[in-house]
Amino acid sequence: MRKAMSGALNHVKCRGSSYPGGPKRFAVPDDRVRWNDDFPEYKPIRYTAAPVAANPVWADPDISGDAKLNFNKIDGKIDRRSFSGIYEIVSGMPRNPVGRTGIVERGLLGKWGPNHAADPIVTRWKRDCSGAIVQNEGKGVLEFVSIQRKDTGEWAIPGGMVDAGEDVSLTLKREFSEEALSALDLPEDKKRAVESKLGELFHHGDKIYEGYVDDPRNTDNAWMETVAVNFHDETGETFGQFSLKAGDDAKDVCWKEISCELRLYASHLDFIQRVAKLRNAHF
Ligand code: RP5
Repeated sequence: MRKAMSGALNHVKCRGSSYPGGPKRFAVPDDRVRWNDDFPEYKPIRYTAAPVAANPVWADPDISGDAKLNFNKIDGKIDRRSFSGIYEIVSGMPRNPVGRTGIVERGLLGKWGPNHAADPIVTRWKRDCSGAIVQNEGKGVLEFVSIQRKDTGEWAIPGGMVDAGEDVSLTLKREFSEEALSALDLPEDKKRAVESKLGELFHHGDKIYEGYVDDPRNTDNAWMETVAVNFHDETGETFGQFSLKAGDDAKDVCWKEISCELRLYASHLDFIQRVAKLRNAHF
């Protein structure tokens, strides 16, 4: 079974006091997160958001019915395996591999267990007006394409969910073109041209993370996992051919300077820090 790449991410944003658009979470102190921490008074709140309970095509059926889901396996077109290894099934429901979140059922997430996403991190060097790479503390400064999410207003990597049966490499391109290039608004011929150019550019990426995401939507029974890949434009000429335009789930888009001062959605700052380390850039 697959294993998460280096290091456990923290479990903080998925224990925030309120679930996004939902109820208050049952408070889980730092020393009661792991399932083997004794916590007899734990009474998590049940919550499935109305759009998920309405049984749309992107969501699983309610698990209390007759539905039989093949957890820890590829289940038809749905990959229900976790990058963390085999997760436990308790009372018929998958158990969050990191620990308690104060909410049970699926919240805003469609799938029981892992909900797989992909995060394309497009970077270039920040340059001054003479074209020289801007330096900070003796290291080059990077920029990445960031979107502002419509749901929380936070800045983020333009990632998204892997569709059923979709290859992650396709998700990376599709989400970038929908959210940062607004390809959805283009006429069909222009859309095809953008997609073909992106196909070339997205051919070579460096995988920097695969595993659990500390996403505010996580619950005890449903959680986000991602594959984050860096596409670096060394000369700054390649991605310069595209004009950025926010689309789909994004309300704004820009090149953002990479530094530890950034405040980003979910675990995205952790992914960005890994990119800075890989490129020996300032952080
Ligand atoms: C995060 O949620 C992932 O890292 C990815 O960026 C994102 C996918 O969810 P949507 O943007 O589709 O809501 O956990």
